[in-house]
Formats: sequence, C-alpha cells, structure tokens
Amino acid sequence: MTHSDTIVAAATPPGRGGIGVVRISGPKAPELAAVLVGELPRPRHATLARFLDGQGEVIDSGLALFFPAPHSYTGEHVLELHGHGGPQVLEALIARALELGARRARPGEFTQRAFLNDKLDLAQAEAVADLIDAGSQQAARAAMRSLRGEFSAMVRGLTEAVIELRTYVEAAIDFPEEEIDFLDDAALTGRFAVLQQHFAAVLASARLGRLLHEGLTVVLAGPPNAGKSSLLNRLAGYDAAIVTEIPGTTRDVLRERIAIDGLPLHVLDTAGLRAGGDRIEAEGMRRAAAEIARAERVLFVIDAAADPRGAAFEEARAQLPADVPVTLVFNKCDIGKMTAGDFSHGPAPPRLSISALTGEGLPELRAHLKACMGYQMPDGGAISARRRHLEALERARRHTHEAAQQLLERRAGELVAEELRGAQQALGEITGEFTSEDLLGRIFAGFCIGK
Ligand SMILES: Nc1nc2c(ncn2[C@@H]2O[C@H](COP(=O)(O)OP(=O)(O)OP(=O)(O)O)[C@@H](O)[C@H]2O)c(=O)[nH]1
Ligand SMILES: [Mg+2]
Repeated sequence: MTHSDTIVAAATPPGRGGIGVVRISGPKAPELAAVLVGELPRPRHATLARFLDGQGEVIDSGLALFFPAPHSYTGEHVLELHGHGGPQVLEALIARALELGARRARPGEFTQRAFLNDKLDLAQAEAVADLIDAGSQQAARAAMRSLRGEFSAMVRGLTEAVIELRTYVEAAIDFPEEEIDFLDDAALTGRFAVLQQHFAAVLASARLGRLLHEGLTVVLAGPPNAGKSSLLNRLAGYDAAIVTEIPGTTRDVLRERIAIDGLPLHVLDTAGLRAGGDRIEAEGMRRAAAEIARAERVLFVIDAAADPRGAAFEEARAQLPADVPVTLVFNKCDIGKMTAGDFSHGPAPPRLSISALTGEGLPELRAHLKACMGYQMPDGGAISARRRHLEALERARRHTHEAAQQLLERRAGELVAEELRGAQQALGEITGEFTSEDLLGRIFAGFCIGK
C-alpha cells in the first residue's frame, strides 16, 4: 500500500522548546529535501543544514534526517527537519513544504501509514497513542510492551491455536469418507480445554493493561452515617464531600479520580442505603444502585461502633448484584471494633478495619485496592490494552466456548467450524490483519490434498 500524497506536520508539541521537529512523509520527500535543504541528505545520517524558503532566505538551521523507504517509521520516504522549537519557525517550515506540494497530515496519519505499510499492526499502532498518553510509569511500561508487539504476539498465539483447530475440523467435514471420526477424538476436546486456558491468561494480562490505562471503578456504598463520604475525603486528600452527623447527608453521586502509586482509580461516593427517606434521598439511592451495578469493586462501609458484626451487609446483600466483588470496610475503628459476624447468606467477603477520622488502616486499604487491580509486582506483566481489545477477546473466547459445546453436545462439525471462524475474526480485529486468503493458504499448506 503506497500513498501518492506527501504529508507534513510538526512532530513536537506546540509551544516553545529547545528543538522542534517537522516531519514529512511520502513520495515527494526526497524532492522536498533537495529544495528545502539544498541537497538530499545522506540516508539515516544527521546532516547540519540550512532550511530555505522560496526566496532562498534561511528560515532556520538545524539537522536534516532522511530515511528512504521502506526503512522509516511510516514505511515511506521520510524527511525530518530538527530546527529551533518556536511556533513561527516550525510554521514557516511547514508552509514551505506545503508550497512544494505536501499537504498537512491528519491526526495519527503517520502511524496510520505505518499500519497500512505493515510497519505496525493495529494493536501496536494503538499502543503508540497509549504510550504518549500514559498517566503513570506503569502504564507507560505496559504501552511499551504492546508497542514492541508483546500483546500482538499473544493474540497471534491464540489465533494460531484457533486456526489449527479449525483446519482440523474443516478437514473432517471435507473428507467424510475417512474411516476415522475426526470429531470423536478425545484429543480434540483436550485441545479446546487448553485453548480456553490460553484465553484466560491473555485476558488477565489485557484486563490489567486496561486498568492501568483507564482505571478501576470503586463505589463506596453502605448504610447512612457509616462514613462513606469521610472515606472519600481521606482517599482524595481534601474535603470533596460534605460530611455531617445527620444520616442521609449525601444524595448525589460524587466522583473523584485518585491515584495509588500511579494506578488510576475512580472513587464514587453514594447516598446511604436505607428504607424510607424523602424523594430526594430515594432518587439518591436509585443512583447509588445504578453505580453499584456498574462498579468493578464495592467498598461496603459499615459503622463498626454501631454495627460490629456487619449486620447491615447481611441485610443489603440480596440487593447487591452477585457479580460485583465486595470488600467490607469497618469504619470508626477509633471508637468501635469489628467482630466475627455470621455470614449466613454466603461466604464472607474480604474485610478491613479503618478509621476515616484518624487514617488508621488506610495504608492497608490502599494496598488492598492495588491488589484488587491484580497489581502485585512492580512490573506487573501488563500489556496496554483497550476496551475494544477486551471486547474482541471476550467475543473470541465465547465463540471457542460455543465451538466446544457444539462439538460435545452435537458433534456438528459445520457449527464448530463456524464458531471457530467467528473466534478468528474477532482476534483478527485486534491486530487488524484478518484476511480469508490467509486462512485458505493455511488449510492447503497444512493438509495433503492428494491423500
Ligand atoms: N469517630 C469516628 N467518626 C467518624 C469516622 N468516619 C466518619 N465519622 C463521622 O460519622 C458521621 C457520618 O460521616 P459521613 O462521612 O457523612 O457518613 P456517610 O456514610 O457519608 O453518610 P451519608 O452521606 O448520610 O450516607 C460524621 O459525623 C463523621 O464525622 C471515623 O472513622 N471515626
Ligand atoms: Mg455521605
């Protein structure tokens, strides 16, 4: 894939800086270099040069770098002009490039060209943006791993496994006269099980990566006056929410974005859950319930002085969504103490004792939240991933699960193959490299048709 037009843009951010870089990519780059710099710089060597305008006046002087195709970031001819980092200088260089036949690049267009020229796959191209946008060292490291292709390699590994199974199943369909029943093969079921484990491992890495990028959503819930708003203020480090001794103080949902060792967290304070209350409070509770349903973790705050056994949680449990993980936070440990509690309606969730007033137990709570993010080691092993990737991975996993079911329950080869095709398609969406010719090639290469 080659583009006929040549694009130009400043590669450094707007504003003043020591150095400013203008990047030009496309077939006209050598021609532009010859005019702008006076000669075509030696490939991949920093050449000290003067950058000239239409009248031969010097706009700036600096370093010119020429990367001939295909050995460049975009895979096209690329010229970089490293001049002084002032907006007027850079704009004058861009204006000259436009006069000479280039056009302004759209956002992300250099990376888009790199993708179209197979320099990067789609997941890597997205990692470029994630690296630039990274809000913490951990997120930056995860993005770098994805950019180097670790995530793509994981997805490719999954794709290979899916293709292998599909090849096998399709051969079984295409050669029904074979005496052996391909689909009645215990080894095939075993391979499906291995594939499911493989999916689980990649999903775990990708989930962690998405958390590093987008953050974990934690909802503070529980009875009125338990100290939810006080805890929000503690975590945020300032008085974000109104705190009073009157039950039913909080009505609206309050959101704070905080970071624990660089890991982003969205903490939501909600109205206390109780029967009765006025219309405003009832609406507050309705909103609280909606946020609880969307939460990635609920911190159920209990007043340890008034309710040391956590009876409030036992009462509320039936109303809480079953798939949202809960941690019991016994607050006010400065005046009360949590006791064992009898969780007759199910297993006891993890529990912590804190005081939002004195700050006691807060380091343990922060460590717990970090552990909830699946973040134990400083390096984490995360790769940067986005919601789109997770959705595609989940979809692919569902398809393989369905395929395994079709195999077990009905031995319906066509349906198994169809589900596997869906899985492959979903995985291909992540890296953007799915083509059906690929698959056909694999089937013919892997099997001897002459048999
Ligand atoms: N002793 C003590 N008092 C606390 C602690 N945390 C909160 N309180 C007090 O408990 C009362 C209620 O605190 P809030 O933070 O408003 O409680 P809430 O859960 O947000 O209450 P609602 O918004 O009404 O649902 C206030 O008087 C706080 O000062 C604590 O750790 N120790
Ligand atoms: Mg409150």
